[in-house]
Amino acid sequence: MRKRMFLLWMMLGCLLLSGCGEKQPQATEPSLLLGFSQLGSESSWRIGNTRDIEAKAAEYGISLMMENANQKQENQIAALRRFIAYRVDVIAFSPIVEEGWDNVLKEAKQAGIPVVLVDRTIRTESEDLYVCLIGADFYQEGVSAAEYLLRKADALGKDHLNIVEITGTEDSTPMRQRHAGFMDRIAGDDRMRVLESVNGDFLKSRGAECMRYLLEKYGKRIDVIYSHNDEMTMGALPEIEQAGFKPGQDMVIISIDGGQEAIDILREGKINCIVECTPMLGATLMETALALKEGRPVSPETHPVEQVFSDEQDLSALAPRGY
Ligand code: GZL
Repeated sequence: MRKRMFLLWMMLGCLLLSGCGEKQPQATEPSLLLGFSQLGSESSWRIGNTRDIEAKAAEYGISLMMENANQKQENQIAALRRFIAYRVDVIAFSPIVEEGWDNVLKEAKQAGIPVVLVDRTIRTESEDLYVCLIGADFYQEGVSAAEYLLRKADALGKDHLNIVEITGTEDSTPMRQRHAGFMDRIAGDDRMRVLESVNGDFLKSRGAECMRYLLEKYGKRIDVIYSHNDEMTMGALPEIEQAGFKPGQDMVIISIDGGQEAIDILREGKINCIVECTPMLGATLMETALALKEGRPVSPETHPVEQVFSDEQDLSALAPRGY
C-alpha cells in the first residue's frame, strides 16, 4: 500500500512539475544527422536541388547540416571534414568535379561514416569510398539531345549542320557525359559538323561570353547551339539576338535542365529542345540515408526518370516545374 501511495505521489509530482498536466510536446529526437555539402548556387537547377533537399529533410524528420561550397572543391573537402569531426550519421555531397576526393573519403571510411554521392559522381582508384550515387544519367541526356537534333535535321531537310557546344564545369560529371553522349550519338552522321566546344562553367554570365566569342568567330555559319544547361542558354540568347539572329529559327537551340524560365522560353519558340534534368533528388536521398542508418541495403545507382521537351510537342498542359 505504502509503495502504491509513493508511486502515485511521484506521478502527481511529475505532472505538477511538467506544468500541471497539460500535454507537453514530445521533443522527438531527429532520426538521423545528415551532413550535406552542396557545391554552390550557380543555377536555378542547383537552387532547386538545395531547396528540395532542405524540404525533404524536414518532411522526413532528419536533422540536416547543409554547407554551401560556393563552387570551390576545397570548401567541399573542408565541409566533409567538419561532418566527420561532428560524427554525423551519413555524409552526402554533390562533387563539383570528379577527381581529388580519395583522401577525405578515406577519412570518412576510417570514421565509419557512409557517403552518398548526389547529382554527380567521382573518379577514384580506391574501392568503396562511397556507398551509392543518386543522380541523372548525363550520358543519356547527351544522347537525347543528339537524337532531337537528328530528327530536326530530317525535318529541316538539311544536308549539313554546323554545331557549337557550350559545356558545363570542366571535369564535372555532367560536362563529361553530356558531351560524350551527344558526340557519340551524332558520330557517323556526316551532316553533323562540330565547329567548336567552349566552357561556360554552367554560369549565365559565362554562357553569354562564350556565345559572343562564337558569334564573332563563326557568325551565321552557326546552325546549332548545344548548351549543357539552361543558365548558359539564357545567357547566350540575348547575344544571338543582338547579333541579328532569331534563336530557335536561324539557329537551333538545344539545352538541358528544364527549369520554369527556360520552359517558358521554349514555349515562345526561342529554344527548340530542353532535355530534363530533375533537381528533385531529396526524397531519394532521405530514404537512402534512413536505410543506411538502419542497416538496410541500398541501390548502388538511382537515376530519376527524365523527359525531353521540344518544339515537336504541345507543352500547354505541362505542369509548373517547381525550379
Ligand atoms: C546536373 C547538375 C548541373 C545542372 C546545372 O545534375 O549537376 O549543375 O545541369 C548545374 O544547371 O549547375
